[in-house]
Amino acid sequence: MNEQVERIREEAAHAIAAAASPAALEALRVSTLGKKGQVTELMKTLGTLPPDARKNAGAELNRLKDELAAAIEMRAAALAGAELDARLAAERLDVTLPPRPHADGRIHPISQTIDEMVAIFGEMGFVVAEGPDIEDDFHNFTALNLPPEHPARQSHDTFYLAGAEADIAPKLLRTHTSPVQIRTMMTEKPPIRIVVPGRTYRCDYDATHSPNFHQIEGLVIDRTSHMGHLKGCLIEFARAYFDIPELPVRFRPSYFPFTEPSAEMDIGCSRAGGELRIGAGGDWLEILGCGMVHPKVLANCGIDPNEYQGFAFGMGIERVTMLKYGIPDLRTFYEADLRWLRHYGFLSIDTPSLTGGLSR
Ligand code: 2NL
Repeated sequence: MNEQVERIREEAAHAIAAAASPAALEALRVSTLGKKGQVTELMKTLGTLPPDARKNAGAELNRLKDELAAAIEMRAAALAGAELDARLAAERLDVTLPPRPHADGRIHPISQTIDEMVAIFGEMGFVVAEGPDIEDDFHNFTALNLPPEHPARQSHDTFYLAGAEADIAPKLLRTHTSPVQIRTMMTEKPPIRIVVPGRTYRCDYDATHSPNFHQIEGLVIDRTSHMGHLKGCLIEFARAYFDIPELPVRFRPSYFPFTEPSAEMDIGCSRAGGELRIGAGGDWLEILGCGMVHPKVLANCGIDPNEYQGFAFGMGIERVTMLKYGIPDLRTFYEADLRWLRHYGFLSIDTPSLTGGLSR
């Protein structure tokens, strides 16, 4: 018995020291101390020994069991330590490295303004809708209740595509983003609550007009939407956009063929000393047009004006961007001058949201 114990002690000690993985170590534990392991099998033979020898051999076997268990535990700890060391070495981070150069691009002020407006209207429950820049007569004019002789249809105000004269459905560049609202009303069921930012085109070029420019329009259609909703929505918008909580506003009656009644919204400003300051003083500045959607426009889009009503608004993006960020010349928006963009552009981390950055 003693010989066998010594043999196991030597062989197992060797094997445990040489075990290269937790799995190999576990196999050793099973083959020595497990239910059918060498030590366990020897234990079972104790009963065949005379009482004296049994006592000694039993004590010796128990010592061997404890020794092997301790040796296995130590080896397991060593293997785990080695594995951690290897991982630490492989996943080493050099925290003294200088930061990588960050992207040097800028967000164009027009894009920034659109993002800000979408954040504000998004908070009120509007979703963004988009549509084609190349439109037809129906979606751009007819559905909007613009009569055939309306001056906006004239080719000196609207860009028609080549061959339009001969075409029964001439193609043109949209003069406002309203055709997207028309398309939405024709394909979707009320309630509708959309904002439509995008590029628009008119034959016009001077200090305050560019042949392509940007608009954002909004449309709300529901059973009981009324002028009070229009006013609340647009007042809230103007105060959030200009970041002035008490910004004075007023609505003046106006006329558009596609809304009835129609209004224009002004914000309070001061022109004292030739310098424009928004939110102060007794002067007014027009920022947008709006009104209740004309019943004929609803009917043109397959919406029953006896069941539904709603409001719409439209705003030029360039002008309110110039006002908010102090950009003096409209034409510089489209010159692609990198020095201008570095000065007036925005870093991508300035992404507008109502909870971080922008007011309220
Ligand atoms: C302005 C005025 C406005 C709308 C746009 C609209 C669209 C549909 C139906 C009814 Cl589909 N209205 N849009 C309404 C009122 C004013 O724009 O001065 N824009 C720069």
